[in-house]
Amino acid sequence: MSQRNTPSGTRGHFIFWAAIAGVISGAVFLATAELFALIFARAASPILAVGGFVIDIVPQPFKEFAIATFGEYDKIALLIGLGLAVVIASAIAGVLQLVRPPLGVIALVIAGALSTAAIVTRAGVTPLAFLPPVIGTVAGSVIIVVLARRLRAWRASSRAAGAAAVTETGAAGAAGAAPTDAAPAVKDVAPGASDKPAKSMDRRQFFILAGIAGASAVIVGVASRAATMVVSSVETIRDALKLPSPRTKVTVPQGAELDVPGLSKLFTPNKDFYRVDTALTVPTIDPETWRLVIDGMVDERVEMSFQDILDMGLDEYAITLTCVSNEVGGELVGNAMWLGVPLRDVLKKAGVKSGADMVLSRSIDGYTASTPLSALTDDNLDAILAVGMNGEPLPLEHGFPVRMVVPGLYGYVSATKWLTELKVTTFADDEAYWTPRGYSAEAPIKFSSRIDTPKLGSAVASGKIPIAGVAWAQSVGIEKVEVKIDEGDWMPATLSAPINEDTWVQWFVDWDATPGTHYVAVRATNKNGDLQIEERAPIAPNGSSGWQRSLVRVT
Ligand SMILES: Nc1nc2c(c(=O)[nH]1)N[C@H]1C(S)=C(S)[C@@H](COP(=O)(O)O)O[C@H]1N2
Ligand SMILES: [Mo]
Repeated sequence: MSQRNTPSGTRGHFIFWAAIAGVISGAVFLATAELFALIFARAASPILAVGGFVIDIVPQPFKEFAIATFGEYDKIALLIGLGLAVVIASAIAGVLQLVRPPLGVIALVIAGALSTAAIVTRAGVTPLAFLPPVIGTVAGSVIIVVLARRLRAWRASSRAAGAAAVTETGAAGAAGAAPTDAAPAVKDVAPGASDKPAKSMDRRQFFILAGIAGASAVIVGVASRAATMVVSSVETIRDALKLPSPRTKVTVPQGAELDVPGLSKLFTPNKDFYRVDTALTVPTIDPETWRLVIDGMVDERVEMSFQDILDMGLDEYAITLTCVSNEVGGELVGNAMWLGVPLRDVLKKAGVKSGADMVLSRSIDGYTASTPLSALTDDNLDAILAVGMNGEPLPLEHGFPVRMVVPGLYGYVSATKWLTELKVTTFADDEAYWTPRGYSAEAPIKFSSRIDTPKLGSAVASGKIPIAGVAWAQSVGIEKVEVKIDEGDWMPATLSAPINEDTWVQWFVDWDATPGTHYVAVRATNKNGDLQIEERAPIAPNGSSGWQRSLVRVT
């Protein structure tokens, strides 16, 4: 007899389930990594990164052999080969974890480390790309440890039951255990484990855990991979998209951008542009299938394609966007060069009926904003549908392929991203997403000013240093910015040359900083001659107000 038998099966029986446990742990590792890759870094899929690595290192003759053998299916063949390798390796890890713990975990951690290395050394990865394989390794390790422990408990109780049966029947030598696995087996035996109910309990626990882990891995892994593929296919479409050149360009005057270290750039780079939305995952819309519906109180319901928008002719618009949630001195404001078409021309296509006073714009994810109709039809206000942002198609997270931008209104009542519908209606009849949630139905931006440098609470060396920042009063323009140090007089700041009234301006004052702690305050005046509101207000229901006061330590 080559194998020792227990009443419920052979030793090979447990080896088999250990291999299955290993495969499940490997699947949990990969699925977890795929899920986190979707969230943090789409290029961080372990299996694809290792696949890419293999493609890079495989010698040319072998590549040619692969192409000759598998033709255009060479990549699929590689992935299937890798998949088989993963199955075999993780099965071995599972067996190792059963018979020589913690060798299985060590094997899994080594595999995790190798795939992490394959990921972080690939070109163009984000700094967070290490996270998915690392979290995946942790998840896989936990599962392999837990499953192996369950399996040992099952084996131990099964042996105990076998031994009990042996003593009862008087037969000998059937339930001997190898010295190496006797120790964990004994340790894992729960009180009362030496009877049949305990054995079936242990077995059931193993199967329940293995089943849950395996099923979740398959569901999470497949769903995450599918989602990643949809996102990256729209990303590929966006990257390949060439927007027509603008018919008219915005002239950025000389002196529009000041050269002060620590001061915000005149145009906020897309990657630094604040993002605020209710979307859990970024909507992915193929511009080919995208449609804008203009309906409600219109003469004629109109549907427009992406091409229809482009065919209207695109112009450049420099507009500073602001979030109602921006606290005094906050970061939820950014300036961009948008490429788009006037909303008034879009609405004209449908013909607005009299009696309407609002446009309810809707996003593909159901989000809505209520914008006063007058702001969208005003000939002197550049309310637009934007398709481009700072020289590229809109980034996915900023509303690709089409969003609204309206100068002078907070984003939540005007800047709908992933736009799909413009419903002409009334404030009396319709309500937008944030209205029942404690925010005003109408919300013009409260003009404001911000100190960018020196940073709040920072320590600077004494001597001549600039105090600088930005100020915005979209649709009106900034007339004056003043700075006050401690209890001194308000001093006028030097302003950058404004691009237009819809963009922020930069400002600075030179300061001869003396050692000690100083208060620096800023306030703006708009071109209507109104002074920025001094009184502090919270962001709800219609935006913060107050003069920013910053504490600076000079050494
Ligand atoms: N679809 C959709 N569009 C939206 C939002 C949203 O939650 N969903 N948030 C709005 C808010 S509150 C702001 S401030 C701006 C922010 O635009 P950004 O993320 O491109 O900076 O988008 C607006 N458009
Ligand atoms: Mo916002």
